[in-house]
Amino acid sequence: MSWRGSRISVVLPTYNERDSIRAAILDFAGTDVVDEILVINNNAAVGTSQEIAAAIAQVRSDTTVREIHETCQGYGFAIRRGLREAAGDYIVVSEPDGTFLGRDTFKLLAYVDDFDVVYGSRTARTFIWRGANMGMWLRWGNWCVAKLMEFLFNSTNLTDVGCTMRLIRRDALSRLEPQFTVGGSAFGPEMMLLSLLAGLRVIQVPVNYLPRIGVSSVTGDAGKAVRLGLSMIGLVVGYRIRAWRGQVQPAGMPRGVELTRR
Ligand SMILES: Nc1nc2c(ncn2[C@@H]2O[C@H](COP(=O)(O)OP(=O)(O)OP(=O)(O)O)[C@@H](O)[C@H]2O)c(=O)[nH]1
Ligand SMILES: [Mg+2]
Repeated sequence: MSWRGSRISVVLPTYNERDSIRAAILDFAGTDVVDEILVINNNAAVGTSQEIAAAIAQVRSDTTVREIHETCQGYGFAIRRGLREAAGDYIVVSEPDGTFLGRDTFKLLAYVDDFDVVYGSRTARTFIWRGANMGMWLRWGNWCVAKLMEFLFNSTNLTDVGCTMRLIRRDALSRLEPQFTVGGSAFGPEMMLLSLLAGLRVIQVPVNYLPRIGVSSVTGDAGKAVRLGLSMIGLVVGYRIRAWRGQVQPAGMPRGVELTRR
């Protein structure tokens, strides 16, 4: 296992993915480059642990699969726990609801020689599968907030703030971890903001986006999606203002590394 001598961890949070978690685990294990898959059970639906156990019995590669229980409720708490427990040199975060493909790990890995964090994006039309929850409003909403972030932080091209599939190098993660504050659904954009503020080498690349298996508890509901979008805008603007005032001082990468990328 491993990829070019580097160990790869995959973090999958689970809350309401009983019907898709087994296939998701097997999909990532089937890439043959993943050393460990950490499934973070965030008070998940009854029967989820049995599905994880069934997946473990079916894995054909030497990928280890571990279920970890995180009782603090929320997407951010689940991911932060997974990031703390992961042992890999590269850590991939995804979702086990059928919306992402294990093989897109290779799209993220393609950039690790040049970047510290590789974010996925779900707004490239040609990568949105028929039936995926990425209609016009969600697509342009994610794009607009991403452009706001890009403008306010003078970053590389950003096209999505809601994509949960991403990859981070271990050393870059160690710099960000002490700064994480969000325990809910807006953790994803907070990690993006902190990585930009830290001067990490960041890139965002399109990944496949498929229809969800089972019921969505966040962006399937228009009211919840709008509220989440507004909270993301608040986060982006809030971080910008606090950074201007010198109130956020994330540990940056060595200056030289940053300058050679510009
Ligand atoms: N809703 C919810 N999701 C959680 C929680 N803890 C972890 N998660 C994970 O967060 C992810 C997002 O939840 P989904 O229901 O898939 O949300 P969605 O509507 O598909 O929205 P996105 O995937 O963010 O576009 C899933 O992978 C869950 O496993 C939690 O407490 N509540
Ligand atoms: Mg989802």
